[in-house]
Amino acid sequence: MKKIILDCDPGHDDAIAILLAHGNPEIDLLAITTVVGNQTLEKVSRNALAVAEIANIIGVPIAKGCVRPLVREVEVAPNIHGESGMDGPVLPEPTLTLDPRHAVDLIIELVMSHPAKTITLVPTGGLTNIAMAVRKEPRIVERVKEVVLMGGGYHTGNWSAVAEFNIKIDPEAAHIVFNEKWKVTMVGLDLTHQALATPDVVEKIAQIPTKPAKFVLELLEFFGKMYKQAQGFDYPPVHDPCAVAYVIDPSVCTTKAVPVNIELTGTHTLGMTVADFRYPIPENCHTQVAMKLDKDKFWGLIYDALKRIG
Ligand SMILES: [Ca+2]
Repeated sequence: MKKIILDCDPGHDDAIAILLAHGNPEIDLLAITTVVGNQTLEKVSRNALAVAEIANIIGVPIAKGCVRPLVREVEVAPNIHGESGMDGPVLPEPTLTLDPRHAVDLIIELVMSHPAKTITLVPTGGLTNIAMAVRKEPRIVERVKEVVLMGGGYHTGNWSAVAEFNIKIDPEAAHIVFNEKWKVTMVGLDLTHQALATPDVVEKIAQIPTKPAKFVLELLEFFGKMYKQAQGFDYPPVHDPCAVAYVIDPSVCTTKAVPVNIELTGTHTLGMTVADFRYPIPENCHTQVAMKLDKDKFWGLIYDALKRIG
């Protein structure tokens, strides 16, 4: 079993990432932690509880984290995710409750209490919680197996010409996470823009007769509309589950080890993930970027998880 902590800001694609992590038999989901991002912390935390409710995720602590980025003002994405952060489906009133611990403390507690190199951190929102955790307890760097994050992009942006949303909203936190000497896999837009919910994908999900599958269809319907309107996509890119899928099966995408740095001062490039593809790659390079998605494998994992959740 692969132990993960999913640090997220649900968010339509975060919700699907949660369902994939919960429904895949390879994954041991230790905790869901939330961070401000697609919407305010209150809203994304409520959404996390709603997803857990729909998928009957019991016994996994869900903890609220940072209410704002380290340095910057809060910036949310209603143009993609709506006013609730997860518009589209009618959400159930949660009967589950949040864990009383702060997400940063929960992350530290879990990492320090499990054997070294057994927990993978999977952030699919801004990196505020992870940066705070590593500053509060630097020993987690040695103990975490790896960080597999959705964010950034080496050739493109979506929140500016060159910056991706998760990195752009808290570039200082991203700087901290990318510069610690743990293994970081950046599952960025270069990869996730290959994970499009095309009509054949939607059709396959529609054939799964379960409540979570219906929920995903409703998410994708709204998400697709917003992506068309805001960014001109014919089909919406389903970013966040790509990071979970890579943890489940690294052969779901190709990767290349390259140094990555976060632009913190650029006039036009703030929050850019600057990947250095020049030869030679330094021997001690601890960062890698995801490049090419095996679409059949990826969607296969999603269908399988939705069927298993039932
Ligand atoms: Ca997200």
